[in-house]
Amino acid sequence: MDIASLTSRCRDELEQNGFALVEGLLAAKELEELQLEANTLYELAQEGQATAASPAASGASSRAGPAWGADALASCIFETLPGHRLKQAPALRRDAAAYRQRRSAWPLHAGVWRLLFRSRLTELVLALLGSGAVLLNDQYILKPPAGAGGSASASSFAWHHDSDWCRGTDVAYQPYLSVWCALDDTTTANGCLVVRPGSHRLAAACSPEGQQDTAQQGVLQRQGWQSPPVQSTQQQQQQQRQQQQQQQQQLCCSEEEQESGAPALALEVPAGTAIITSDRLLHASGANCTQHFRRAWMPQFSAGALSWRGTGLPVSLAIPLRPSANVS
Ligand SMILES: O=C(O)CCC(=O)C(=O)O
Repeated sequence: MDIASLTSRCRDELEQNGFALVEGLLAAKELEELQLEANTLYELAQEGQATAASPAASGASSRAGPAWGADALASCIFETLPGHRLKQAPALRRDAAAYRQRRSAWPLHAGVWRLLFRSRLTELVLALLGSGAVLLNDQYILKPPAGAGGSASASSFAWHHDSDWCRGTDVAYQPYLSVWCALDDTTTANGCLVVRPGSHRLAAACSPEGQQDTAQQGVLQRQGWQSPPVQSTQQQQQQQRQQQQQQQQQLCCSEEEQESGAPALALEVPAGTAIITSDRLLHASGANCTQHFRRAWMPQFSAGALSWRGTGLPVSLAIPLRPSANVS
């Protein structure tokens, strides 16, 4: 299907349902490259966790902290440039050339940079969001096989809208899309994405009024995004435990059903499929109960930079998709 027809179909589905399904968006070579990158990040996180736990971990590199480690393994979220690394090199948040260099260097793959910025996916995102579109976040969601590290509850995601975190914060909101790509065939057994079609129409708009609640802060911290420091480690741990306890219950939460007025729909899709979701779509996913990995790649793109009003700093990334675009 040509880009114009694909865009038109996706736009209609996004408007109607809050998500659009694009089977075969990833070519076989792209899929393979993403799978390789995902596997490497997972292995590095395991090494990072082991190194951090070892008594000999006192050198300069360990002081800087491993790029991927226990946090990624516990949350299943593997940002390709983790938040703490972006804090050390803030230019990477906006500077397309610096970002390209870092995003193409080991253990990351130049081919995935091309997929983000010079591919059919890029064209589709630009057509959907406009020429000011930026890469907001680039991450994998890697659910290990049951019993092979991490708990079942940690690999499930409670019902949420992706932009819940920004409600009540002082962020200059822009609508954004998550392009969730299956790197393995997904089923309810391995924790596929579950959505409530149409729920995006009922989600409250993000506004700076009110307080950011603890669940929203949790999402921000899980994703390692730049946020004003608010909670102690103890509070974070307590909150994490509460969230884990709630996760299984929330997957069949009738309150959420009432909110959307639509039944939950499990999206079992083959590897290579993209599920493009509005930041306002209510979605969740169950635990991986199989003996195999369930891997997904999930870049997020916004119509313009999402920045903190006070400092003007991007919340995460703000890398223009159009090489010549100026991002304010
Ligand atoms: O990959 C998944 O299972 C869910 C990920 C998700 O919902 C998210 O990161 O917002």
